[in-house]
Amino acid sequence: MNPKYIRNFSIIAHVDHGKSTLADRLLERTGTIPARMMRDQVLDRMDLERERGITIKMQPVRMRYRDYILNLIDTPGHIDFSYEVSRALRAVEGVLLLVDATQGIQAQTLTTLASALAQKCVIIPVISKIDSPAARVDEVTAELAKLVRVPSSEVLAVSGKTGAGVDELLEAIVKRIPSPRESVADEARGLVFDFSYSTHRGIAVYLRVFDGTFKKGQSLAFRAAKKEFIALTTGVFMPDETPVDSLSTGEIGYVVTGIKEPGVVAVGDTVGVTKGLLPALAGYERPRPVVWASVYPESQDDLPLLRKSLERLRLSDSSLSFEEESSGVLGRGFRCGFLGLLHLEIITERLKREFNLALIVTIPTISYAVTKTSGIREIVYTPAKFPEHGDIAQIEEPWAKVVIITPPDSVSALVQLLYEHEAQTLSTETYQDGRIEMIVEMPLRELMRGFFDTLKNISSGYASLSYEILPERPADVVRLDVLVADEPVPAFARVIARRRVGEEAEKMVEKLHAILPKQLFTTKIQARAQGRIIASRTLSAMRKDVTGYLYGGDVSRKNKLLDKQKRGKKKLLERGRGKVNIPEEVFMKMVQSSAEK
Ligand SMILES: Nc1nc2c(ncn2[C@@H]2O[C@H](COP(=O)(O)OP(=O)(O)OP(=O)(O)O)[C@@H](O)[C@H]2O)c(=O)[nH]1
Ligand SMILES: [Mg+2]
Repeated sequence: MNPKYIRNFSIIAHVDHGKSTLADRLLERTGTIPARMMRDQVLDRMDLERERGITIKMQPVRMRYRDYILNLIDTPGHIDFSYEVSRALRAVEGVLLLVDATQGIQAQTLTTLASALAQKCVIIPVISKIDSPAARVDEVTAELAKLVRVPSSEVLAVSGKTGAGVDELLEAIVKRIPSPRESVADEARGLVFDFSYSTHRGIAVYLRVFDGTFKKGQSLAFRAAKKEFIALTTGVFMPDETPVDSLSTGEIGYVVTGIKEPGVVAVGDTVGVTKGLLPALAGYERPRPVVWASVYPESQDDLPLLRKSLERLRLSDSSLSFEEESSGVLGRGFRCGFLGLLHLEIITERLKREFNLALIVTIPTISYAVTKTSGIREIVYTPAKFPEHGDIAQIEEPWAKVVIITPPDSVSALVQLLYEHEAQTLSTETYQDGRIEMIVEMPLRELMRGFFDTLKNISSGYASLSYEILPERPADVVRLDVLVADEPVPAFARVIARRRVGEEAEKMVEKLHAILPKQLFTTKIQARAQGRIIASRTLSAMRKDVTGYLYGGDVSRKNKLLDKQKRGKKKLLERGRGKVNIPEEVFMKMVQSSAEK
């Protein structure tokens, strides 16, 4: 295929602005998917995507239009999946930047546009949902034209619902998006932007071919992983994986590698012929996890299955990171890094559903860079491993640059909210429709402390937010320990802003007091920070006579109960949890993320 007849593009936009629905119309108009197979957001292929009505994974698909091959990559809009967008952008020459005509420019419009420009993609500005009675076509067209610095006449208008404007859009794709560059040498070379896995044939790498031709039977190698393999199949996305004889320069497709072991292949690697002479293509930066949480199997028997499942998930989600850890009470599990709270939720949900695992997921936390008095600097992402305050010379924490767009009537509440979350305003701009765009910086810790939920509340759902992570800055945080009968419980440790430590200490002590069963003796529940007890409650002792509530003289029942009590005490000692029995449910309620809500 001559690259002149190929167009590679991606659809990018704020969440819900109609990317996948527009893709439906493109697939329909080009006859890629037969009418009987068509359904809404057909490229959202995962059950979770369909249930939630959001795209989670990018999805490539190949279409034929006139004499052209159009390779489209649909991308997710939610900020937690922006790594998918950035990878897709490296495989294409242009993007459709979609803005919902009923919503106008939103925070993710700005950040996705910035990434597309950074990749030197050609931008086609498109306003969507023009069929909606709430569409403000002229106003939003002007807004978008100003944003991408083109005359309003270059902004296209479409409806993914009625198909209006889709023919003009197809023409614009062919005209405005450049064809892929020609091959620099007759040697197959491509960039791995994603992969899929199946048990019988192993890993299939999703490739953007930059040079030469890939064919079945070829001897290939991953440059960075230094792993060789034979191409078992080459194919394209229709959107199902469909074999083709070869993949030539400029095309997007897949190569089945037969490699089954996880952890060998990474996105961003270059695939080429063995002993190729061309240098490796520029890869991807590994995304840094934003939040961390521990995932434990409810039954320790499931530990190997959990490990295997995480490895398997990483094959379809290269942003997931994890390492094994053990916690005295919860046993062995994994400390996992996620790109945000929705990412965490999606991964744990997939573990439960796709692998049938019963899991305990701890409260998400962020990481801190701690320089000890000994001069050693380490990244701490488990509160219980946060050094003692006497050993700390400096603590730093990641910050975030946040873009917020909000209607004018919520501005005063927003200013208050920004203050409460330690935000510093960098710039404020007023849009033509009166909405305010604010760019602020705040500690990631504060952004993760329910900032977005509150923002949604104060703006009746109209505000939007996007962020990028900034390097660490000095932090004023302390480790908060919870002690039961004078013993700190590592699983309950948290790292908290110093100014909020009193409030949080009270909350945790109060909560544990409410859910911890009474013990055989009076039990102190305390919170400690920097060597000082800052909150305390006392749990009164359980009634000695556990049989007291039994009526009558049923001796056998009475003995049974007393026996049970004896056994209970013995068990406590055996478990080595000191004197206090903290039942599993209490642990779960204290550390589990859902218990926070
Ligand atoms: N009226 C109208 N509604 C639309 C149109 N396109 C999409 N929608 C609706 O908008 C919602 C979001 O559509 P999607 O296509 O899933 O949006 P998306 O941009 O792919 O969303 P994410 O992938 O999650 O970012 C759905 O409820 C669609 O039915 C349109 O042209 N007109
Ligand atoms: Mg979508």
